[in-house]
Amino acid sequence: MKKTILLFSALIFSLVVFADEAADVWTCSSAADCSEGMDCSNENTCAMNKSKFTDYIAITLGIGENSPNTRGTGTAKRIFITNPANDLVLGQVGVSASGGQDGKLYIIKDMSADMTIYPSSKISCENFRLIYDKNGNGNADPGEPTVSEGDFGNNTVKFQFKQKEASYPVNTTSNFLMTASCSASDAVTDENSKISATVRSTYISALGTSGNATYAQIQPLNFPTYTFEPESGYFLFTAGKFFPKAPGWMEMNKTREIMHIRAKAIDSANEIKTIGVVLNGTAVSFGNGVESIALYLDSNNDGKGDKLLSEITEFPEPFQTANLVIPAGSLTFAQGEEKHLVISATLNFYNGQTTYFYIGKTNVVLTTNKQVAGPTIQTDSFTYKCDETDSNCNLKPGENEDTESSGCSLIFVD
Ligand SMILES: [Ca+2]
Ligand SMILES: [Ca+2]
Repeated sequence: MKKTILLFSALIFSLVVFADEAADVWTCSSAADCSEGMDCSNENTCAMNKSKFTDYIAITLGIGENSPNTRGTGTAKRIFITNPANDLVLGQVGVSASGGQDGKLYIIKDMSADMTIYPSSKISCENFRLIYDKNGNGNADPGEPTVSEGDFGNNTVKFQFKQKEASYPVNTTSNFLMTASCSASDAVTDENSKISATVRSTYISALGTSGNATYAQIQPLNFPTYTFEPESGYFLFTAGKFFPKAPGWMEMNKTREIMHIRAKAIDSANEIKTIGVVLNGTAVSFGNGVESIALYLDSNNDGKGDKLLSEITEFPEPFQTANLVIPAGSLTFAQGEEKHLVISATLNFYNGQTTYFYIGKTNVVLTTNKQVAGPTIQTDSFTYKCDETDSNCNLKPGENEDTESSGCSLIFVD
């Protein structure tokens, strides 16, 4: 009997959201004015129905799996855009919520992000929106709602969720896209502008029926930096959309793409003559760990090479730089033309070898001299580090053999 009463009371009582924060009360005339699972109470406020909402909730924020590719490390970690850039996806935030039974809901009240906009005297962003990326693919698709129009001030954008778009399922990750339209007031003449968003662990406010969520401590989520393309005086040579991540050691030793590049002749026709790829690592060189390197044209911009332009398959001695020489006439650009390139390498690392690959400004040689915007383009570290007892672990040559030679000593004979 007692159980029945408890169950009954749970069904008829629901919790008014923000009851003690008058300004935030969500008013309604029927449940249709409220978010999924909420009732419209006698006081005409939206209230969580206890049978549909979790009581407690724990939130962990992360960079969404389909957030814009950060494109390597260091200064490579930026994405060039043209002015103006409308509906720019600043980042995909993954909100992982755990608590309660599967199928229950929780409420997100708001989320915020810090914005870096440099130089703020010339660049402005507006029309901030937060879009529920229901299928998590990183794009705003038809039917995916704008859950908030952001309120921007003091380098912070605050997204207050609409009262009809505040309910989300527990025990899963819900993804949200932060978007904005950004523009530069004057012609862009350098490659130094920056637009980026950062989200921290406390930058979300969510709740279940027993009150506020708990929030896991996380490192700040740094979303990609966007930079406006210079409008003249430059040749653009930058990381492309499909810039690869470094593989784990099990996937390392094969022929694989190591860079995806977007190149563009901005204000005059041009041609690339040579691209130098440089290594910076431990015990790795071209000829030792990196067995060959090749440059391809990626005609359809899908991250996969289509036409071989240049390759080096033999290194008579170990090199740190491989200069890929491109036959005259095979990588030409009309004014304003854009092409995509793929650099692939055959890797054969042993335990302990690690390197990253980069292309600096001086490693791109053009027929018509221009400043090169974009470099340094730099990969993640390709690190081959395995458990030596694992039979798949490629050991340093000599280390997997009997040490029969170690007993030898040099004897000098007069
Ligand atoms: Ca989507
Ligand atoms: Ca392709």
